[in-house]
Amino acid sequence: MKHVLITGANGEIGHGLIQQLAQQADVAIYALDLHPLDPALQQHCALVQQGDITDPRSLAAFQDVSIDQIFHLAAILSTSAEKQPETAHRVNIEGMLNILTFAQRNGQQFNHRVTVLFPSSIAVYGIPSLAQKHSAGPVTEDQWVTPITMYGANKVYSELLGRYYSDFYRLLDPHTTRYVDFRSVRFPGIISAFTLPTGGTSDYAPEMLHAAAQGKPYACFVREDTIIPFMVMPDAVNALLWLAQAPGEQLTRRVYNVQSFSLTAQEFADKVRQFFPNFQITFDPDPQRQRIVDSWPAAVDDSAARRDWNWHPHYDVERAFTEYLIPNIRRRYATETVASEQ
Ligand code: AKB
Repeated sequence: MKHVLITGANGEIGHGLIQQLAQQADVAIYALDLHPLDPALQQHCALVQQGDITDPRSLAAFQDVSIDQIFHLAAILSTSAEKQPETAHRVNIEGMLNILTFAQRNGQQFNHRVTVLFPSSIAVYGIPSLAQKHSAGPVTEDQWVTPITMYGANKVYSELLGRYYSDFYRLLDPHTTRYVDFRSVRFPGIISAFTLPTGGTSDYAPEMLHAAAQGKPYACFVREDTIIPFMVMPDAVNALLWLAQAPGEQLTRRVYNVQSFSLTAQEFADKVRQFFPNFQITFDPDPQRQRIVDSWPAAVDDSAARRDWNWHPHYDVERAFTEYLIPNIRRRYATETVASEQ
């Protein structure tokens, strides 16, 4: 039996990950979230704890379980983090430290390595100007790591903390055993057919699609020509699971870029209108949120992930819309309409 702890379990990735892990018979899921866990997910969990990741006592409920893998998903996203930077720092950094400390202790207690999976983000990048963004080409993991947001800075430092616990923890003590095996993917904007993100800056794409599916107009908070990379939720979940399972000796880095497709906001809107022809969209850019997405790359180079652990998205832009987003989102809102009419 594999024992898997998920923090931020009630969030967007948590939903996708739990549904996917629940299909594996040999996995016991332990969930932590600040909010009550969605009842649809509870049935898949061996133990659910409601608690704050900034409080180490929230993890006490799991201390007697020999945890094999941790998916540390609890975080405050980029737009919310700019509104409350100190709170974001507390959640994103102290939460990370609590998880790494827990993993090291748990590994020591049960004498095995604990794999810690961390969703980093394209927000770690900070390209200084639009001209440089457009001439940069797909950005590698080591270029432009100069974020302009609290969230981006939190992600970079979390990556470094993970690397420290895995490779250098208590460097002065030659007898220290390091029990953390930290692995991270830098995600692009993620789009789910089932949930909506809260407080991110790539949210305009999922918001557009979910508005269209409900027959609502949408005022987009970035310019038409805004371009960043995206992927759909099943690919994001696969990326985490594949990296978790990859043999350690194949990995040449602890942090990997991944992406599926890049689209401008206008191209995304056109794609949405192909399936919802009455969709009404206006572009009403918010200068501050625009500045954030303009500092993120138009595309990332994910060749290291492809080479080391065979990363490949199932869904290119066509398949993402026709096979995943549109059928599921139509079903989702059709069901909601029927439910609200009853
Ligand atoms: C956000 O917009 O904050 C996130 C991200 C790109 O990490 N979706």
